[in-house]
Amino acid sequence: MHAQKMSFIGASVDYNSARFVIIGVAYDASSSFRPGARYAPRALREVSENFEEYLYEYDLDIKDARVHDLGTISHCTSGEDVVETVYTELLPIVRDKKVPILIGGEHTIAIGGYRAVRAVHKDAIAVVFDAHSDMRDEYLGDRYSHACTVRRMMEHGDVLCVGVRSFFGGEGEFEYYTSEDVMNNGIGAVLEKLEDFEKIYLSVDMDVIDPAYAPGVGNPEPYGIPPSLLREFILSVAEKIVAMDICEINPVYDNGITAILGAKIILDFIGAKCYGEMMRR
Ligand SMILES: [Mn+2]
Repeated sequence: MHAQKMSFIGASVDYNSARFVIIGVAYDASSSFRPGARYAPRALREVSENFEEYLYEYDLDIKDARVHDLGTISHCTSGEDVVETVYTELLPIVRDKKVPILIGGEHTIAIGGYRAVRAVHKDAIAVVFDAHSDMRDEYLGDRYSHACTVRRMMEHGDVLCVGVRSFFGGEGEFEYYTSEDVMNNGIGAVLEKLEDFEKIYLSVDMDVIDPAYAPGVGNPEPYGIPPSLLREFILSVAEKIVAMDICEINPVYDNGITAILGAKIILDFIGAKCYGEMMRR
């Protein structure tokens, strides 16, 4: 784990006092089209300074949310390595009942994230927002390629995909809503599916969002969902989310707005989770 000069906005407490723990994972070795996601942890921290510390929607100063920035994992050289490393780093955090927020890096890291959550919460479901089905069993000889993310996650528990619009095999083998489904009908059906689950691992592959809003991704896919749909989902289930990741933002192809949106999604999650808990007190 590297110490980094810049922390995510408002990340001002030490690990022991933290409720949320931010971890960068600078890994993009399996990138199939255009690498660069390794720069995202740094980019999101930088642009997070763009925002006010006071989140008016949640009447929350981010400094009061008890966020710790643990730094960035940057030494992993293979998919298997990064999955194992993320799992090992996250397990004690989840056991300590803190909420890890991973900044990828490639989507591969979600496998380790969900595995750590399932080790503690046996009934947690993974909700994966992604344009791609990620259902390959292997890609270019690698079972831990980002093109295999969902298939590997399914080996650890239930997975529900949202916003899919690019398939390679496995259509009958996993549960999903296409981007058209949720754009035409809203996210009500997705929320209904999740009613029986108390705990959610949220994985956001940024390419689920339409490239018009999020051009800086490794594998852009047109006709995606607007950010407001993802935000609505996060606000609806934030209390159930025990860990999340945001992946595949690629600063090399970004004009800045993708990283800004990524940082904002993290702030929305923290805000919505704190707000929900405050309302119940
Ligand atoms: Mn994808």
